[in-house]
Amino acid sequence: MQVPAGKLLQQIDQPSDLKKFNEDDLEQISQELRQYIIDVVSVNGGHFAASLGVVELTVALHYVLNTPYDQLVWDVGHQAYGHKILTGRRDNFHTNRVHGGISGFPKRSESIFDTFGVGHSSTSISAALGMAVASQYKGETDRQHVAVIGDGSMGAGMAFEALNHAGIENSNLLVILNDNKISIDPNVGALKEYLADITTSKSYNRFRDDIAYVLNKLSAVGPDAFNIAKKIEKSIKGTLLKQSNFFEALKFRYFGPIDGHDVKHLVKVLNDLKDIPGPKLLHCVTVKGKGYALAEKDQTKWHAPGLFDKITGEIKKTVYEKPQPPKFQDVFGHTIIELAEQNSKIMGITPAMPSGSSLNLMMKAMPNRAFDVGIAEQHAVTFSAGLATQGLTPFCNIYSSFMQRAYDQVIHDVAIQKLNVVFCLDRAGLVGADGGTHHGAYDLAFMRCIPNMVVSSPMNEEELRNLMYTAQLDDAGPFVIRYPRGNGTMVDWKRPFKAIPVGKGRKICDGEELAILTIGAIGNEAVKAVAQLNTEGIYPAHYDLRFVKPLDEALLHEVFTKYQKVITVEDGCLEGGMGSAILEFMADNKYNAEVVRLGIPDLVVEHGEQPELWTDCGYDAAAIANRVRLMEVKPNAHTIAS
Ligand SMILES: Cc1ncc(C[n+]2csc(CCOP(=O)(O)OP(=O)(O)O)c2C)c(N)n1
Repeated sequence: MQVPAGKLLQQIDQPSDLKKFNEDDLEQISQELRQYIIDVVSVNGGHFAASLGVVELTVALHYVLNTPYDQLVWDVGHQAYGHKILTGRRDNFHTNRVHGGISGFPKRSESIFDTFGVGHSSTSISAALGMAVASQYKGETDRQHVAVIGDGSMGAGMAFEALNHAGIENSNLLVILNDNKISIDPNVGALKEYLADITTSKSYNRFRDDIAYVLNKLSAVGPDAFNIAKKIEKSIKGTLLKQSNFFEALKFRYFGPIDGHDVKHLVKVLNDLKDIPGPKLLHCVTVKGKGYALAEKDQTKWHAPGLFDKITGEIKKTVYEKPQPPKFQDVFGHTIIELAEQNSKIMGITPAMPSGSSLNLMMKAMPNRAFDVGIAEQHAVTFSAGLATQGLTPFCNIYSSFMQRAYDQVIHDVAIQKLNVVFCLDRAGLVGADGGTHHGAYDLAFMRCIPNMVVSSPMNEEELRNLMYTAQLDDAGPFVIRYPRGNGTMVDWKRPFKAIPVGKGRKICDGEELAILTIGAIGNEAVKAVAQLNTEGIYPAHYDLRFVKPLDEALLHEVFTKYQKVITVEDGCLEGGMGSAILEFMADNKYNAEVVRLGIPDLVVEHGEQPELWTDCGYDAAAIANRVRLMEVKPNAHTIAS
């Protein structure tokens, strides 16, 4: 739904229009931008609190910088709605994250103002540094390169790696640390406490505002004056702050902390910083959710609240008459507590996704056994490996797409040493509105090629519980359980635990001529397809493999002995996934059959609702049924014994 923009915002189609306004208008423009985000997100959904927090910063940056010539990189990009609105996407902002609409994250193919595609965190400093070094190499000395990164994302290894490198490159890089003290859940770690110390140092803060101004003026006088001023500045900072400045130690010039909601002051400071050479860091203090009281108060809930009534703040939830199946993440969250109550070795680990994974339940119930380690997937995996060396059984819960970050750790630190780490990969398969950067498309392929791994996927809630139960039985070794975003199919899901023999699939129904093999919850689409086909007198068999590693060879011998036609269905990439595993089995065992593989094709799937994307990729129930019909299974009237 399109909503009208404010009087001044209506006139801004590009940053060049913004620059036509006086500095005195910037507060009103910021207010209108904030209101527009509230108006549109309340009726269309999407990320919310993060963009509200950087409204003034966004306006100031586009006012001062010469974008897109000057390169502005947003970290993660969930806070870049204001940037999108000011850079030509105001009138289709209502299509944000909608199938066929604009992306919820900056994306190079969408706009020249989106200098770098994002979605995963902590890449902005590396990317902006690469741009800055390229400009230096090309002699574009007037070009600015700015990375805007949150305090949560700053805690990740990649951000530190980039700072470490940037400090020794004398290129024109400005890192803006957007310090709102919160990640999705409360931020964790020593860096957070360090930033709080600087922010509250009274003696230092009296003096800080003048630093950029003085340095800027002296840089115009000449290099000698500038260098002397730099030395004085450093020693003053060292004296006034309780400890030496972390960023200065990495050879950045540190400025701030400044109020990230004072748009005029931001404009002044950004202008001052433009002429100061080398790597600089501006520490900006903001409030996540700024300007929407409820969001300021409960920032986690308002990170991405869904649709809401902007006046009352009521978050709209569909009301059902009957109880609904739970989300897979909640089955995980409740089940790990149940298992941990019985097995004292179990620990829970999440890299910065306590609410998203529902590990927050265990963190509350058993605080000494469940850890949020920050946005640090690599560390989460190796930390889990360390716990496992001591006889503990860590359940390391990572979204499938974020697990891509920690691939070496999975192989080098866990699999090679055959450690008992259980990897619960949430958001596996196509995730919906977050789109291409967030789809859990590749895990089946990248996990099944690793020795010592067990790779499994439950079709429903009971199976998830039983796989979790099985994985913590003694010496199960590295064990992957991948499950999708969203709800399962079972209202009555809390059933007694049963061990599942590792590598054992199950037959859902017998059939004639053709067998459908599925892995994971997408198997429920096959169940629907089979039900439809049965009404047409077509009776495919359906097997749920449950494991892509080890494969259930007995089951597959049965399939290829009985059926000449096979369709494989997976909510994962076709290249190297479950269908590929079946073809390998066929070749190795010299079977001949007509095989059709359904799954995510070899392209980046965009955003949309999950069912829309399954349809696009050709593996929703209707598409599966169509493929069966296309394989010319003859309608047959007799009933099949199962
Ligand atoms: C590698 C990776 N892990 C996890 C996430 C999920 N995630 C999205 S935003 C976010 C919090 C970012 O916090 P911060 O950088 O402080 O930005 P803020 O939301 O506070 O503006 C997290 C953990 C991600 N995008 N990328």
